[in-house]
Amino acid sequence: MKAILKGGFILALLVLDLNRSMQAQTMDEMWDSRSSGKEHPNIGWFKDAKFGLFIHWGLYSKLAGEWKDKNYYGSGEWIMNQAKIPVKEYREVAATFNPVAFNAEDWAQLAKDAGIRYMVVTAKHHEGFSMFDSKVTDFDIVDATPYKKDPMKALAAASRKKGIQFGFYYSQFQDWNEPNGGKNSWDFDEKKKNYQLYYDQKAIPQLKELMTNYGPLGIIWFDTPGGMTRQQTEEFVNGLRRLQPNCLFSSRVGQGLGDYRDFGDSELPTTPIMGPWESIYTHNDSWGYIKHDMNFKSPLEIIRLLANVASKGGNLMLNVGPDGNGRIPEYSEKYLKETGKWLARNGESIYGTTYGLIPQQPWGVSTSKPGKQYLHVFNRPHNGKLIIPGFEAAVRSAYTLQGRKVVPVKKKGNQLILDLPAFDQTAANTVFVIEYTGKIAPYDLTTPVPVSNQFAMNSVDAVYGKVQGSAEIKPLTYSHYYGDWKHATCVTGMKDPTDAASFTINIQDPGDYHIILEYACPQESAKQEGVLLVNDTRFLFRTLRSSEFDKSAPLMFIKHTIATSSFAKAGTYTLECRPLNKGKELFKLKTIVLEPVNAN
Ligand code: JFZ
Repeated sequence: MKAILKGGFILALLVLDLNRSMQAQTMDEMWDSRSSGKEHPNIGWFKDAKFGLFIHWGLYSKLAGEWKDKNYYGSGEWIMNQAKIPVKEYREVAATFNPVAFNAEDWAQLAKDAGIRYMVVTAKHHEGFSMFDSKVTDFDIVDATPYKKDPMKALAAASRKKGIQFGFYYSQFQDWNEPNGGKNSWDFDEKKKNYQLYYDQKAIPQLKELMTNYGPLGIIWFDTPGGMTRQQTEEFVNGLRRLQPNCLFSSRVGQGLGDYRDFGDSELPTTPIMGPWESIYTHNDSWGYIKHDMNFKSPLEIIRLLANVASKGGNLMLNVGPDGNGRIPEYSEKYLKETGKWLARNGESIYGTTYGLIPQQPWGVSTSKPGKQYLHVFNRPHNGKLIIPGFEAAVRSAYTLQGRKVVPVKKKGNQLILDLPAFDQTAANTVFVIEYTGKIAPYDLTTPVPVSNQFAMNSVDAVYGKVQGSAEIKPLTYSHYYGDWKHATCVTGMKDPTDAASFTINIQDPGDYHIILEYACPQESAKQEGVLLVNDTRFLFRTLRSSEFDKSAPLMFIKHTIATSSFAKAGTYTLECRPLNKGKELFKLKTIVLEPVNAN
């Protein structure tokens, strides 16, 4: 269990380190033992669900990333803020918002076909517009638009009818249309704001409407908290709980409260995380619809992402951004359906599972049920021999998930070797099952990382490093456009020959390998010398410039092939990386890649 705790610890650090301009207050960091100690009595469905659909839909969907002939990139639901649109002009957008193509049955059916188990839709985002019938304001879809209907009523009913848990996203602090709401500084003076008044007059009454008029909710997905103390947040939460004790609250309610933990946008932990949690990703680059955002994740990417999140014990909530007419983008529809086809055949290895007990391998990841490990094979070993290191438990059987065909298994030392049948190597994820008795040693970051010539490449990621001196393993957050956060964990702070990072690897196939360092390196760090030690063999290299680290720009990693190294025997080796001389930070090291010279 120690390693699992360590994983959680690394993530706690990771979350603590996030410093993002878009949010009022990073609250995920405060989701702590105070709340994680006692589980919500209704958390069971959430833990088993694994796959959720997030929907960002509002007036920004109508603007579609365009304002006054200018195109905006990144998070489309932030267009009012990005373009600093005055409240008066923004309110006029509502008069043109008429999503006549919206069909609740179709959305719910798509979710069903995709294998989705819960849905969370934006009832009110930071823009302040209510997508539901609200008596608290006129700035809502029934009063302010030609549409005049409440789409949330229909969607709640349609989802529930299909057995999908239904929930609302509600921006409880940021409201750019209210003088006392959080974060509109272009129309209102932040110093004159009375947040409590905003909570009392809008947020709380609206949350009461949502929790009263739409049947039993699975989740209220709060976001970007602010303007309340711990005690005020407690009172806020307790007050709302009375309306629907069974409804879960996301950790972004703030102040360490909430029933499950949300990871920052598009943030995927590298090791198992205990307790209920969710990773959120959007299907393209934006949460809200942008008409020129066509960068959609393929079914293969979604299927692997889902397995990857599940292998660390979490849920994936994937976002789609319907347009101003109420249509879900064609590619979202198409790729979600493809994902659903995979889930229809392989759902047993995802739903109701928890994190896998086999650490990430070059072939893929694992998920667990009692007495079972599901092997999600993304990359087939060239010779079909799939190796599981450190498997001490007694194997009862091994078989293909589809068709339940027996797979021969051998034990070699503490390794398990499965003789995989031939299968379609372009498939996203082919699942095998191992049934066993006894215990599997818990996930351990110090387990040597397997390296073999059965795969085009083998990655040794920074998280597996042991650091010395002032070297640190640090999660870095950056973005490409705006609010489209990316995350990379790197070894940082290596400035001196005493600052080192070392990695243990397990060479499964002796032979020659190229050693590739993947790192980011700004101008000032370039042309410095470093050493990579493979046991006692020294390889020198000189750093190449890639890019600066700036949270609002891409962090560019270069793949620098520094050496060819022969590994004469199978077994454990140490890789150690350090600067040759004292100087600036050598680089931010993301991964050491070992590429077999003669792939089998
Ligand atoms: C928030 C919103 O601002 C954004 O528009 C979108 O709705 C997204 C799902 O959530 O953005 C955040 C909030 C919190 C973090 C990052 C982005 N965080 O804690 O890492």
